[in-house]
Amino acid sequence: MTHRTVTAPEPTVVPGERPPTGAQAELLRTGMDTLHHADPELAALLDAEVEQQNSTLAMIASASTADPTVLAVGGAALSNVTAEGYPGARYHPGARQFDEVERLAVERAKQLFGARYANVQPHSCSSANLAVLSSLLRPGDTLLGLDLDAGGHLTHGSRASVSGRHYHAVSYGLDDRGLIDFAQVAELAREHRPRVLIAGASAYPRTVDFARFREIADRVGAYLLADISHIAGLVAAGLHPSPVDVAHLTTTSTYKQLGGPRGGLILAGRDFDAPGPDGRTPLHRLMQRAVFPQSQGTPSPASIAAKARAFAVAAEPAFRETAELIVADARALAAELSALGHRILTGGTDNHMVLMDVTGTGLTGVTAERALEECGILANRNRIPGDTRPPLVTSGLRLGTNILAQRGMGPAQMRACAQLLHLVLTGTHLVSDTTYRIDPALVTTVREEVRWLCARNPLPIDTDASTPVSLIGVGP
Ligand code: DSN
Repeated sequence: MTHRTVTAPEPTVVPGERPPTGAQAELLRTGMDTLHHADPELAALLDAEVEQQNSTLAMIASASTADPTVLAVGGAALSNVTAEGYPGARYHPGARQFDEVERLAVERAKQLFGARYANVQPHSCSSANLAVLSSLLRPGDTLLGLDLDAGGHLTHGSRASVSGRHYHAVSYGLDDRGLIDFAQVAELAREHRPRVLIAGASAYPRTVDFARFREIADRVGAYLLADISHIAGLVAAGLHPSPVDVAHLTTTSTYKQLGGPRGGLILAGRDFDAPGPDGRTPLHRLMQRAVFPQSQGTPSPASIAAKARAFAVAAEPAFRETAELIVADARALAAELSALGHRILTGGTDNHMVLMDVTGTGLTGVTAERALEECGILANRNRIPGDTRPPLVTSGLRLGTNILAQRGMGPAQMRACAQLLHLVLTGTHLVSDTTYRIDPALVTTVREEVRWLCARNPLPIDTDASTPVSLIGVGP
């Protein structure tokens, strides 16, 4: 067995400047050191999580790995500040730094997305969506969004969410090719005259034509809300058409593809001062109120600081290079899986996501997910169009390449990933819809191969990767 040590990157110190030994750095160090003595149980869990992230192949489409600086900022003492309101208009004293931090985050968000307005306070994109909906709709008003089973999101009108219970939610779906059925969107919009049309998805591997959505929205006098949670990194990098100047409002989570902290963001471009439903109040003012005080109280200052840091990281050329790799990897992964005989929905992908029908392997989505996890590969079950299995079982898998690309893995390594997926899926036997049988020797072999691939392609957070030998030679 060969071993390799990956050295952690040296902190960048500009000559003449103080090294990073400021009060905040000391506090973080002291905190972590103390935690190991004060609460070893919790510290061990946190350490195990880092180990797990280093040594598993995470293909969760809604995840990415935050830069260590983003993680550090998220743990800042700024978190101790309680200050409702917005910069310069707080309801508590002591927010001088926080005001500056929030202004910085807002400016960086606007810069990154070419927006005229940004609200960085939403605690998640779900909160952002609900804030937008509650300011544009009255209870019982109609909204039109992508059906959850077709790849939509809970907050786009699902009955399981308040978005589908407080409002009259109508859903559009996909056509025979698995693409957004724009004829149906237009027809439903004509019939139901929604006040809000939502463009965006949780499980959709193709480019979203925001301009076409806007045409439909304009025809019926609806506001267009674009939820770019899954593709925000590609949008920021210019690799997916931006809805910011097309939609009235755009929302995103900051952790999925932006590599930021848990949180959400509301953006507006060209229409930032278009009138709200009362015909007077501009959208940007409506959004300020919609977040605070209408749907949230105290913001999360350290998370907002971490957002500011993430937006700066996303503006760097390296982020675009990773985004390019994300798309190239997803295309290669889809092609390899297809060549191995698996059905890939829509025949491929334009973004970071590959949707796979696992019924050809005899498995269900949940058994495929669990067998893969046992082997060190993370991908989540997903319903596929026409799925007859319940949401906790499903017939599909959703794969994503954000983290693979962040590891520096390219299309060449996607062959290895596809082969590992194939080995597990074809080597697992269904016992019931939710249980399976797999040869322990196969688990050991694939786990070792996964560790080998991970060690060869370490995450930025991996400071001591050792490289086991490839046993079955799936690697490059
Ligand atoms: N919306 C969920 C997903 O797409 O996986 C979690 O963020």
